[in-house]
Amino acid sequence: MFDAFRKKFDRTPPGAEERVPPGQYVTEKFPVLHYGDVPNYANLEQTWDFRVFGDITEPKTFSYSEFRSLPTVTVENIDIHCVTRWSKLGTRWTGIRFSEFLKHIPALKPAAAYVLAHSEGGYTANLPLETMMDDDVLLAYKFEDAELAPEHGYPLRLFVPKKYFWKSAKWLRAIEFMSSDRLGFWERYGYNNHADPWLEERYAE
Ligand SMILES: Nc1nc2c(c(=O)[nH]1)N[C@H]1C(S)=C(S)[C@@H](COP(=O)(O)O)O[C@H]1N2
Ligand SMILES: [Mo]
Repeated sequence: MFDAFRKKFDRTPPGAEERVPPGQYVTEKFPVLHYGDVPNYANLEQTWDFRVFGDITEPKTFSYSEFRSLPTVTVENIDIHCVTRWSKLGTRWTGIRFSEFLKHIPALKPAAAYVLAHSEGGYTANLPLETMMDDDVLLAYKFEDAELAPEHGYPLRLFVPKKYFWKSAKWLRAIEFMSSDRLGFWERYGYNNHADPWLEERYAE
């Protein structure tokens, strides 16, 4: 019955099969998934900032306007994959490319090899620094040319499309650089640390 429902509303476009990782189905919708409440920001200049800390020569804090004045980029035709088995093909996101962002903060310490993304409310997700250097990794603030909707991470989310989407932390407030790996929220609850959809790395062994 579930499958019949999916067939009616969610179709893999012809020819797109090779873009859908094993165990995933294609949706045209944009499901909302998170733990806890959607933050409500009245005035970003007063209630929001963005911080980098940890294995960095000096921590730094950006105001909202400082952050938004950083060079931005739009990535197109990007597929996203949620561990709950929906995939959404061909999405477009705008923000600051993470590799570019590193040019606008103090030098990292040589030991920095992992990052922990910190979200409003305490959600975290961990990633190797090497993964963060991919061209499609953004500190994203627009989806399909519009500011992120509150439930999708307004005003800023991490965007790491090569990993299951739980790594793409919504309501991002800080990046911590680390010399050794530290598990994030779902990784501690038994999700797979590497989270590669093509290898179906859903759960920890
Ligand atoms: N801050 C925060 N970010 C989060 C989550 C969360 O609970 N809190 N859930 C993650 C999970 S499990 C998924 S699948 C995606 C869903 O993003 P979406 O709601 O924009 O589809 O957000 C991720 N980012
Ligand atoms: Mo998820």
